[in-house]
Amino acid sequence: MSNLKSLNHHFAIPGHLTFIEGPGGMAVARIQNGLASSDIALQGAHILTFQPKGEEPVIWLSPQAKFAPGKSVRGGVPVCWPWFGNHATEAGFPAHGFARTIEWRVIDSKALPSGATRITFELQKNAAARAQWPHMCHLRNIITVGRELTIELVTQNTGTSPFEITEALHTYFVIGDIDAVQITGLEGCEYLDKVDDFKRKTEPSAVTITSEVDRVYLNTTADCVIHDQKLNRRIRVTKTGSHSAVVWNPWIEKTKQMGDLGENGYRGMVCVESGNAADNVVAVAPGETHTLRAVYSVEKL
Ligand code: TA6
Repeated sequence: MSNLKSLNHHFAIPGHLTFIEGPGGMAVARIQNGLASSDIALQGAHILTFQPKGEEPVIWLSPQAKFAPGKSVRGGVPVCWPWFGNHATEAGFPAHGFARTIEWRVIDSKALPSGATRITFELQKNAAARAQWPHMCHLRNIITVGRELTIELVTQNTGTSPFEITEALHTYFVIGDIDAVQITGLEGCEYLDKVDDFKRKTEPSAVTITSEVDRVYLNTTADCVIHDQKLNRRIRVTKTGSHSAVVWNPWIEKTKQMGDLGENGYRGMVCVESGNAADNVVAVAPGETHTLRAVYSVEKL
């Protein structure tokens, strides 16, 4: 039985969830319920789109995104795990870890009484992943699509020795225009400024973006709110199990260099990422489970 046929046989839910062949031939879980719609690629358990009914899209996907096995998709919600950023010691290991570029499998799907749809993915470590990170663990991504989008990245240590991770939900959000946006919730936070040699600085006020911004905020658990004057809305990022936040916009030069953000792509997106990075390493003891959870909701201005 083909993968799609098998997936639909075991996990499809009429009025909620089907599995389709997506861009680049990727298997995609297509959720369309009474509250919202969302496409999720099985590669990386990568949320590609999310749009509540009656709203503009919330999650941004590059018009120039490349869809190929083993290559991270530009946009959506890449899962950065079991490390965030470059590997601490191995230059040859993939940036942001391997979870976002390898196949996950679906292990559960459910139509919830609220009308939302929940789907659970589990990482299948391949040989390269095992070689890069030889710890015994289960990693699940539990995604609930309703008026809000809820993502729970669940790391379970199934071995006999402790391990440490850094991680992030590297979420690209749709904005009306970069000049008409500010991000609140990080005032007073210490951050590492990646565009200034990782210098430690303190955020004095709401974040506005007028050049390349790449900041890892530390020891913060507060909601981040994207205030979008052009789309007349706020996007609220509420999290638990997260002590770091990252704000990234590539601006003009980096957009040109990266080549897969589309013409002026930087104007229509901003990354506000929830996770545990840099100083905020997470230690998971044998038998323990750590959950990084983020909820994205839309509010009218
Ligand atoms: O989270 C921001 C960041 O670490 C930036 O430094 C930039 O590299 C971005 O992630 C995108 O990384 P990627 O590996 O997806 O191209």
